Amino acid sequence: MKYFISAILFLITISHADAQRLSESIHLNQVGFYPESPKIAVVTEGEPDYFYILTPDFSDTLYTGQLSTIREAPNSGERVRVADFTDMTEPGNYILWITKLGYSYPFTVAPRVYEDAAKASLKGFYHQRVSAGIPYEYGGKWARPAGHPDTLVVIHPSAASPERPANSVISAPRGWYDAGDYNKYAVNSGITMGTLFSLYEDFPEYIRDFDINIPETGNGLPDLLNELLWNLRWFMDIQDPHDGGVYHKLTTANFEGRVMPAEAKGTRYVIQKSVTGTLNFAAVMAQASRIFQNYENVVPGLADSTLSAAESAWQWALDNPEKLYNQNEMNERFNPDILTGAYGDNDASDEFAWAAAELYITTGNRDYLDEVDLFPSDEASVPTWRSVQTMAYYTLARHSENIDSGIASDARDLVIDLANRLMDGVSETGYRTVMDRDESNYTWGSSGVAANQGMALIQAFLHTDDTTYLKYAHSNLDYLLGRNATGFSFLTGHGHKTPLYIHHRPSDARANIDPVPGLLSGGPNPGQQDECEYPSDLPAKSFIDDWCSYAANEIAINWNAPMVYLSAGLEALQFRGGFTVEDE
Ligand code: 9MR
Repeated sequence: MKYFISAILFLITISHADAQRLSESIHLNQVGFYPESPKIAVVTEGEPDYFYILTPDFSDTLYTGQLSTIREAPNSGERVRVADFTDMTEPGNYILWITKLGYSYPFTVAPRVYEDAAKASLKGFYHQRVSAGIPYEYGGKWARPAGHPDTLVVIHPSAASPERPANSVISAPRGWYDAGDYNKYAVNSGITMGTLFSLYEDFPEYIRDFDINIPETGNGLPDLLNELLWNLRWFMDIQDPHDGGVYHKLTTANFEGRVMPAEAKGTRYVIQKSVTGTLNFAAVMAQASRIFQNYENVVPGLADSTLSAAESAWQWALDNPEKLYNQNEMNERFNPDILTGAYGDNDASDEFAWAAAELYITTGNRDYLDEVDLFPSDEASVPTWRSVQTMAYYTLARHSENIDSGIASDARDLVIDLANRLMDGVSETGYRTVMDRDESNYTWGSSGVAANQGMALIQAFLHTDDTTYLKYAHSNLDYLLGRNATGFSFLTGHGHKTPLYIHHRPSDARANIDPVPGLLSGGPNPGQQDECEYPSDLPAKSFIDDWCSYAANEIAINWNAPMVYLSAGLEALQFRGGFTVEDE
């Protein structure tokens, strides 16, 4: 029978020229699937028909299925059909083929199929290191000289204090470049580190051997923590030791040109302290303290110094709750004007809640919670750099055994309710991803939204053991790696159609090689604030792979971090029977 189908396919193949081409109308995860995981492709043109899963040389047909009836995909203005081949579990390399239409990008079915992507997304942080050269041994063809020593950082007039007058200097080397630009921002470091520390706390066993070939590999710390330390050391340096406040950012006055880090030599400043930056700092230092306590032999004293840094930052925030960062107002008062990323936020209540939760868990002192509104709403939201209330719930629910049981169960219920709302109605949508369920997900950094939704779903799984959450988390990994209306896998270097012209200076400045791998492009953003020429105004198609597009094709540490969480989290969970799920 198999032979018969193969023979027929061969005849059909040679009689339709179209069928011999790669079809951009078949959208699927271009990396692949676990043998037991849901396997779905979305087809955007052609007649209702059969589809076939073949070996890439067309010689063998593993599976024949029927496309679904037509479904609407309003965010991309498409009418689509779904190819579901979940019950094809045989490991191997394949293509999906449709008569008259053509074949898909090849994909793999195998255990550990996302391991490379997960490791690359973490390695992406290594490539973002400030003040470090990337030698060939670790960076391969993306080796580069060090940039930005940051040992002579100028106190901007907005940051002047009696002990540190304007134009005096401090040293604050290391850290990660925030994104495609070369600046370092406290707020965005906070959520990024909080997310990566959460990965460690949720899957310590898996992370222990998650090596990514960086200079510190094998030093007794897991590489995830080694990489986090690079940013943590910088973060500690932008806390003012005289009062505990944390500078909002370390930046040039304006964005640098399209040059490599070593050629970007503009004056670097620290800018005024902010309550949001300081509370992000307090949250991750408290988290760091309880994690590094287990590694006292490798990093002696770090657990203590991070905890006292967290406590003095917390005190500064209590004393300065109105010190929000408003870049325009600041520029009216001080020179030079600062025109780089603002990460401005006029509500610090969620940052207070997150910092209080982390300090409570690390110290056991419940008093921190008295200062904050821990449950201001009966609905939690997916975290963003601006909105971190749910980071508090993740932590409180994760450590429920050691704390007030009422608080722990309220936090857990909010996380589970958030995950339930994310899944609601997804199975009736065209693309069948959590991401494409709601138009409002398509915003600046939409890939980060998809990855953070995936993380929220994994959190719910960890509290319930209900594998439905994993299946839906997987739908967003599928979205990120190709099952989306643009047809791109948004992770550079992983998948077949991946962004080549990301808004990322070190990639752009070396035009003759591929972009740095393991970086997550921001993704569709109908705001189109960069005013580049987009191919479409539709939310899910507002994407262009061009340097010009800083609003849809930049990369950023706060989007890469949940990508690491989602891909590594699924990897850690794959053997727990997580993907043997019922179809709706
Ligand atoms: O991710 C940020 C997004 O939510 C904002 O709308 C946007 C405009 O303020 O800024 C984004 O963050 C950028 C930051 O300001 C500077 N570095 C690059 C970041 C990603 O584009």
